[in-house]
Amino acid sequence: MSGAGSEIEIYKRMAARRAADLVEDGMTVGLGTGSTAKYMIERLGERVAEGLRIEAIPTSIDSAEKAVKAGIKLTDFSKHRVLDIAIDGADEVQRGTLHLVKGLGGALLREKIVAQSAKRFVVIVDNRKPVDHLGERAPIPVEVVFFGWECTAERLMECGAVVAKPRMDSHGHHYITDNGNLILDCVFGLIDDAEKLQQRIGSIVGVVEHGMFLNMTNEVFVAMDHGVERWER
Ligand code: ABF
Repeated sequence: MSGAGSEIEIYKRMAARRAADLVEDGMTVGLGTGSTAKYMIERLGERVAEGLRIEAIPTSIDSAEKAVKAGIKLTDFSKHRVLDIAIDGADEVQRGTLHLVKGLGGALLREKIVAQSAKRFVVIVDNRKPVDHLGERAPIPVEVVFFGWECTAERLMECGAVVAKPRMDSHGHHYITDNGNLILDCVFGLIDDAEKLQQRIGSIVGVVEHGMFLNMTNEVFVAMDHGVERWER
């Protein structure tokens, strides 16, 4: 099976709808990005049509467009410094710590700002995403400024990356984020000490942000064949 009816799509939708149902009347909500988050936006749209009143800050232009289509009222950080809840997907969730890798969708910077501003950060994934070590199934995306990216890539290799290559779009051009930056997809292998690695990456001039989300997640909804599991930190 493929497309919207495939098993994975069903799982994504199950996790997304469980999380969307946490949203209460009057809340300000951070809207994640990606193919799982789209089901959460869809569910919130249904609830808004039934009378739920919320305001939302999207993490990407794509999610903003989906939210507007779904009838969700958008707001921004000039009006709200703190969000009641943010709901987003992830590329990896580490069992136990609930540390994440995010950013394969390219929106990691806005996603991290939104997650950091939320009282409750909820992650929605299907059963392919849990890992024992960060770096197990996905590269670590690192958003960098264009100027001198080649030097920034070398600094990332000095931090242990065996690959630090710019993401390309489908036309063979550099992929450009919503913030006008590049993404270097970095392969570090299995990451033993994510805290230390984040400190090293964060100290490189030219790095805007990286896709490791450490100690940020409050809960995760993981959809599996026997239903949706809720993991809490
Ligand atoms: C966003 O979308 C990203 O941080 C992550 O890269 C991606 C997960 O996407 P999907 O739900 O499509 O697998 O949440």
